[in-house]
Amino acid sequence: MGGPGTVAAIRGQTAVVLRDAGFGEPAVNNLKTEDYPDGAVPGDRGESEINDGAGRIVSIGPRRSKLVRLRAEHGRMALAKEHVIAANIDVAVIVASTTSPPFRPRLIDRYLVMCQYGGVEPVICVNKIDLQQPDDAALAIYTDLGVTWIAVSAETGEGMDRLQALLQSKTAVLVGHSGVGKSSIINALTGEKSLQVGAVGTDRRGQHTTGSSTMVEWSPDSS
Ligand SMILES: Nc1nc2c(ncn2[C@@H]2O[C@H](COP(=O)(O)OP(=O)(O)OP(=O)(O)O)[C@@H](O)[C@H]2O)c(=O)[nH]1
Ligand SMILES: [Mg+2]
Repeated sequence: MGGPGTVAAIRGQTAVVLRDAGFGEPAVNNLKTEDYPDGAVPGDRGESEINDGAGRIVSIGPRRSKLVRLRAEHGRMALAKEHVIAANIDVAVIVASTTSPPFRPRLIDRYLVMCQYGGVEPVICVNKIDLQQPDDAALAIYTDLGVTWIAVSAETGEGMDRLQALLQSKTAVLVGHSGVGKSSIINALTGEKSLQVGAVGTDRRGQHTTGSSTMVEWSPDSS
């Protein structure tokens, strides 16, 4: 057995692959290759096979885009190594919140650089507008840069139709500080409560509720 598929999640040394053929193969060994020394990441296209009950990824296809964090080596950014978070993405939804946690443009700017570097289209999504309106003056610079930004509330659903339209038929990844509402937005989009949502503490920091990335397939018709 074997065949092409898309890597949906990585758990330690194991990859969860969504096979194109649509039948089960929940977890296979991740592969480290010369081209991809850190192995497959969510969004990678690859071939996997099962022999004697043990599954493994046997090849990883070329990446048409990637979201990359640069990790300093020996404390030096000049020697930084690429750490790929996700591959073959069309859109990165950079999620921020108007409040709780407070709006922090610095991380947005870092993600914009990552998008430019990896060939991913950025969309800024300012969440929690039911609690506080977005700071239009602070966001005007992104309009000037030609970056789309939208304001939403995962809680009330306001603005979510606009986000849904932007993501139609796209492979997207949601990034942003802990507690801004990434899991809540995915649950609101898919109409499911599949991802755990964590309260923001009294210090208004998130709790890093979601520990790893998972690809979720959804169609607006099913929500
Ligand atoms: N009022 C309000 N609260 C929201 C909204 N979206 C999310 N929250 C709340 O914010 C808290 C954090 O939401 P999560 O969806 O867990 O945030 P996350 O970005 O996935 O956080 P991590 O997984 O830790 O990175 C939860 O208490 C949510 O109920 C919103 O639009 N309005
Ligand atoms: Mg989460």
